[in-house]
Amino acid sequence: MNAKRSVGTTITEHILTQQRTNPEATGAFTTLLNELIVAAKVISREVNKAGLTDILGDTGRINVQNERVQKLDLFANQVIIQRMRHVGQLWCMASEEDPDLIEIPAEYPRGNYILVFDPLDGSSNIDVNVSIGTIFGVYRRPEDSHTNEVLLNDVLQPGVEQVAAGYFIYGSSTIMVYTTGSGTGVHGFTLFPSVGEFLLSHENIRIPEQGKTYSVNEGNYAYWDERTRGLIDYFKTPDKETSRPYTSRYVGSLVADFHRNLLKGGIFMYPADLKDPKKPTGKLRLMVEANPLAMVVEEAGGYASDGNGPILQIEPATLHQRVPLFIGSRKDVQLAEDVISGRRVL
Ligand code: P6P
Repeated sequence: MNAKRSVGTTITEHILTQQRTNPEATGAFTTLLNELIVAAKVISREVNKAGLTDILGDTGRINVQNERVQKLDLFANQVIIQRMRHVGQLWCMASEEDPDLIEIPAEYPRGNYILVFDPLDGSSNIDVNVSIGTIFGVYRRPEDSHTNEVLLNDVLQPGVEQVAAGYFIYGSSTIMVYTTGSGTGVHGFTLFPSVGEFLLSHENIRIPEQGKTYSVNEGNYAYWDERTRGLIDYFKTPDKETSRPYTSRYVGSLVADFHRNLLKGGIFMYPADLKDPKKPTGKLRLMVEANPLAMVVEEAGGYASDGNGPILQIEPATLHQRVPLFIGSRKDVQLAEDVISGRRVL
């Protein structure tokens, strides 16, 4: 049996094949993605042995999101920054864990890509062994960026400008899902520790146009407005014609909830709520959570909305801006947007 058949398609082969279809490709993006994959392998190793070392628990620090920073959060953030800053392909980076932009140290060459990421999303689930993940998006340095100085505006681009996006989910196995958009499809790769490689396991993922699952934290019901309550009640109301009630599934780890819905169909919702006056537009972040997953889901045939319009069209005002998020099967998300915007009354 030849080696290829025994191992299958590696992520490196897949990226190189995609690079060859793009005449202007210089290999810079391939280098960037390959280094991010190495970082994910390091994080995966620590996540999978977290219960065996003293890396569990929190650092006692509070991050820019006013959340307790778990030790593994900090570790993941440092791994990505340290690996990516020497790649020579980045203009700058932005992390959910850092209040400001992350500049490339002077001793390393800079490039023309911008990496935004949530190093370990769902970290509150780390010590209860629930799947968690790394989410990333890649932008180009804006063409009108002529100074040698990295500016916040270089990063504050709408999600539609992303040239790639994806996530790693550290669960029963470690899976990478990514897309480079423009019809190239969404593809999933499973890490085979014995080979040390991500191998193609989910080629050309398409999300069902309509699902049978809704994912939301119903504990926030008292803090939602009438339209939001009406929408959630709609999914719970029996009606044979529209295949309701939907099944409720909520892990509390965005990457886990998103990944399940991507493969099987369904809608994930984190609506605006009045629970925390400091977070009137919901909990999830536009740049490092909503935009990357919106690119993935729309490339797979789904849709992502803030309840009024496409997530990918939002012009960011601040780096850690939060948005309401309705994401998943196109028909379900479109219904959610029509109800939340008031265009449809249930
Ligand atoms: P809640 C995890 O902290 C996270 O950012 C996402 O991974 C997850 O979807 C959400 O928060 C869960 O929030 O308020 O339902 O616990």
